[in-house]
Amino acid sequence: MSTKTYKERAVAHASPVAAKLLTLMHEKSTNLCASVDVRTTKKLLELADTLGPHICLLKTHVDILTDFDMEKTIKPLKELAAKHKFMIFEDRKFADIGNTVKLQYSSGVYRISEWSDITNAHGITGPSVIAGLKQAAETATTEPRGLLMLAELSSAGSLAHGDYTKGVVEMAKTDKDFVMGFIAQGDMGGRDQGFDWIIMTPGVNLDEKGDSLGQQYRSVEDVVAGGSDVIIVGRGLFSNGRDPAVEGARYRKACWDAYLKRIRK
Ligand code: 5BU
Repeated sequence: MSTKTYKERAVAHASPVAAKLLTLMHEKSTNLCASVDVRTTKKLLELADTLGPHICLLKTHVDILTDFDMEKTIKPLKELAAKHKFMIFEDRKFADIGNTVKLQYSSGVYRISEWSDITNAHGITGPSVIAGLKQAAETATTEPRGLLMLAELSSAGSLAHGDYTKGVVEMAKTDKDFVMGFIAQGDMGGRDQGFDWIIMTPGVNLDEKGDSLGQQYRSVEDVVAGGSDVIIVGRGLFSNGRDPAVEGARYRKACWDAYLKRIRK
């Protein structure tokens, strides 16, 4: 795993989105990503405003929203991102042939490539998924876009391990500019070959061990010590009556302290 600071890594990074995110993380002193899986635009924007000061990244699943609208959802969300200085990650998990993901990323109701700094994809269909998404990103916008490959998952019984994970890592090597890293539970190596991938890790909760549908939680300390650079927390921040302002500050501190401990080693 990397023991360099986010600032040091930002300067040398091959991916413009990774460099931007690492700089933001350093300047804002946060490596926390809030995952806001809520049903309404109102709730999404409320949480984005409350959690905004504590996070480097806001992760969405816009297909959960019952009232998605480019003007009423995305425009104010982008304004909040500018106000609080966080980036946006639509957790779309693309998994189809290149031509189809190109259309899914740029078209339909959500037009993800127009507004989301980062998205992600499964490697199951092969490297054309990367090429397809990249083409869509290049035609949709002049702003940089980043892709995370799904190398490992947090859910019980996931098939993404061993040779599958190794195959996804090989695939990521095909595009240094667009593929910025992985969704994974730990370090994916690559530094000896000049890849400084950003590892983002979901399945983190300070109070619970899992949910009733296969989610498995680990602690902040554990995932950061294992190589996670950006820690993704959802329900731990706002569900079951939790106060997002309190939990945002609490998780932010836990994540940043764990990072400081790692870079001191
Ligand atoms: P939670 O409320 O902290 O359990 O939410 C976790 C989020 O991360 C949720 O949006 C999932 O879709 C997402 N996730 C995950 O939990 N585990 C994985 O391996 C991947 C994504 Br990939």
